[in-house]
Amino acid sequence: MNVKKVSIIGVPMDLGQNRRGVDMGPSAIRYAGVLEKLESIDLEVEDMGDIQIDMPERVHSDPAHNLRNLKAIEQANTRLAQLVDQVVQEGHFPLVLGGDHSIAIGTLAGVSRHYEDLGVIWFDAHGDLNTADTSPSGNIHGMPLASSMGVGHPALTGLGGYGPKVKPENLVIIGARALDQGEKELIRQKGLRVYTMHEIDRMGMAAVMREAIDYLKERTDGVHLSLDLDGVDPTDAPGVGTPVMGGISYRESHLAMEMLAESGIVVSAEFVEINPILDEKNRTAKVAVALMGSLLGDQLK
Ligand code: 6HN
Ligand code: MN
Ligand code: MN
Ligand code: MN
Repeated sequence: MNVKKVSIIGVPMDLGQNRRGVDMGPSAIRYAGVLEKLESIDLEVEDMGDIQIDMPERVHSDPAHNLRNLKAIEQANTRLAQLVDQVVQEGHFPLVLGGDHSIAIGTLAGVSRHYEDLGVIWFDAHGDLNTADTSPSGNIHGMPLASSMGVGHPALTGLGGYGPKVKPENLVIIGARALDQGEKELIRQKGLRVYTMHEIDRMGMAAVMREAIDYLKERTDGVHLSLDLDGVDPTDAPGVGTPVMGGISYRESHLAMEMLAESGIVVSAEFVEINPILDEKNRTAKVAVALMGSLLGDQLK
């Protein structure tokens, strides 16, 4: 991977779901040693600190139907998009630390304007393909992928002043095992490429990643990795708000990151949904840091 310099952006966002604590994710990841890890593999790193998020206590209830905290999420993501845009423009690699997964809307808004055909790898137990009409929860962290594809509320699909950010055919979902009915319908309707746990079990992670990388390499000019720690099995990553049994193992996750590092296709990344309050001795943040290391070339040095 030809990463010159990594710019870390923390996003202490917890408004996209209803469990407190995920806003402490960026601190937990820093405490788990992200700077030291990346510097140990000879990367130049700059920590840009955290972006400002309104406190849930200050957020007024939104009139929008089934979209909890829409206004505050829109504002924070707009700030995030500007910062990410600036980082990419400088030629640095944006590494965004969540926060809940609603922040992918801002990250993608910042990255995608720099690419004709951005690819996305969505590593997650969930599809995050809901809209206000299909969401069982009203939580926006279950909607960022639909929004980025141009499906959903205009405040989210048009964030950053343009959209869609990613074409359905440039998208690969890995690790899915908890899809809602409306998400399954959208997958079918758009013909999305989804490697559920079933495919990972059958084919093995190496074959899944080989196929996904070959596919994206051919049709995209850069790939964003959006990694939700709940994609990893809860025995290895217990500190997440919406754990789902039967997930990707620690070793399989590393293999996936190592193969991405080798491929050289990844241009930006975010690691989300780490909730230190639900964690055991910061294990999930440590897993995240180890995976970031592998993604950025730890095993290649
Ligand atoms: N995440 N599909 C469920 C919902 O409420 O829409 C869960 C979403 C989880 C989202 O983990 O990023
Ligand atoms: Mn610079
Ligand atoms: Mn997610
Ligand atoms: Mn998830």
